[in-house]
Amino acid sequence: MSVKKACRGALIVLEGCDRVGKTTQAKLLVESLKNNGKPAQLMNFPDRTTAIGKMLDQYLKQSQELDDHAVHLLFSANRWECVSSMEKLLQEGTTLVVDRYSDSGIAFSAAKGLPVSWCAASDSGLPRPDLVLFLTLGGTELSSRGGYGQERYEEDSFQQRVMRNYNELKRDYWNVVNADEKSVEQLHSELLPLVTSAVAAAEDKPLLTL
Ligand code: DGP
Ligand code: NA
Ligand code: NA
Repeated sequence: MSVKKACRGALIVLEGCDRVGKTTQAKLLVESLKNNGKPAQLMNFPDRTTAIGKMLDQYLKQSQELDDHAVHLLFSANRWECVSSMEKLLQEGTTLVVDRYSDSGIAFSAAKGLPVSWCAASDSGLPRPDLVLFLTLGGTELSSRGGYGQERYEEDSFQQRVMRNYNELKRDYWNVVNADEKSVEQLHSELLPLVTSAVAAAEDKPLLTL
């Protein structure tokens, strides 16, 4: 009897502007993968539970001011502090579905005027996503989803700059999905096959780095 080496899990990332539905879709994807017998786990950046994450939480809630460069490096450090656990889970065969990752770091920090290359540098060496699902919404649909929350960045002109930055990033492992006028279920049924094929494709491929 031949023993098959455990296949690695895939690193799947959801990106897009605030309120596009990433968090809901990430949860549904994890559920569906598990129901299909694929080990999967939800992750979320910023991870506000760590010491660095608590600083980011205060910054986002506008109860603390920080230099833009310093904040960028904290967001990046918040990803780096999870790398060993991410790599372990992936190598054990667990697919990670991640709500925001490195491209958020670039799109948001560059929207404050920091150079894209400077923003990318601190994430260089992080595990590279097998697939980024980039969810988009038309401007009117975005505005019609009700008011933004009270957090920093949750404001139209800033989000538009974020969107422009995202559009300039487009990687070969990105898949752009228009979420306009789609129900949660419709969008999920569009995303799931993309994720399922990425999971299958990742099995025999090494995990790369950014
Ligand atoms: P979330 O909890 O996923 O809604 O993220 C909170 C906010 O932080 C959201 O407006 C996006 C922003 N954000 C996420 N990652 C980064 C990052 O690496 N750098 C910067 N500047 N902002 C980020
Ligand atoms: Na948010
Ligand atoms: Na997140």
